[in-house]
Amino acid sequence: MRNIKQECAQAASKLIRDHSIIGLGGGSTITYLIQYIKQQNLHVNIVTPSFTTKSLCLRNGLNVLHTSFIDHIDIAFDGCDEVDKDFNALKSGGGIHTKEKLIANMANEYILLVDESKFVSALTFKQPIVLEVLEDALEYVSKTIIELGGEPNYRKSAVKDGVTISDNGHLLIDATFDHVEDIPKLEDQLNSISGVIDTSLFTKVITKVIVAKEDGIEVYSK
Ligand code: ABF
Repeated sequence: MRNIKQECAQAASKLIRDHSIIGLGGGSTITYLIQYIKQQNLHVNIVTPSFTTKSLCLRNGLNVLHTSFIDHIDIAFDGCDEVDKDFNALKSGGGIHTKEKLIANMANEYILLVDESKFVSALTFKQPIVLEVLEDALEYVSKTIIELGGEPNYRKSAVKDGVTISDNGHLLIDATFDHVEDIPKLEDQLNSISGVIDTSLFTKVITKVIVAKEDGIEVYSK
């Protein structure tokens, strides 16, 4: 039985140069990439915002740096939930998208690893865009999302008076949009709302998408 995530990760591992700084996001495909980095005995330094990725790297004897102490990344790899042909991507609601986008912006190359079901002609927005927001800005940001044509729902849970907080201790709002005309413009509009820290919509940072298809691996470059 083919493991297409594994094939994706193997193709990605061939892009890694020894003695480079590698950014890694979260997700199961990245897990396979870590195994290939170890197998190929690559001497690299890793930075990652994902606790799971960090612990797996350490358990595999890889050197993990804190992002605070570096000012650039040679190449970064990540998963996502959906990416379109214009290299706009939606990432999950895990709440670590702010630091994942920091890694993406710090990297000379930011490469998404997906199976073909996630590589679409246009984002479907079946899942919401997640916004990390300052607590004080909750209602103001929600109102502005509505003005932009979206429907805001902030995460409720047992944490912090019934509202889920992010890894960074801020609040998360799920913004649902039925249709988006200009996706990069929407990212800019959401990110420019006072109180928004960052969103799970990635539109300008992706340089490559490695797609595992039934008939093999396809690499798309911007
Ligand atoms: C993460 O990668 C999340 O954005 C997303 O949910 C996940 C998907 O990756 P995979 O399909 O490899 O599990 O960064």
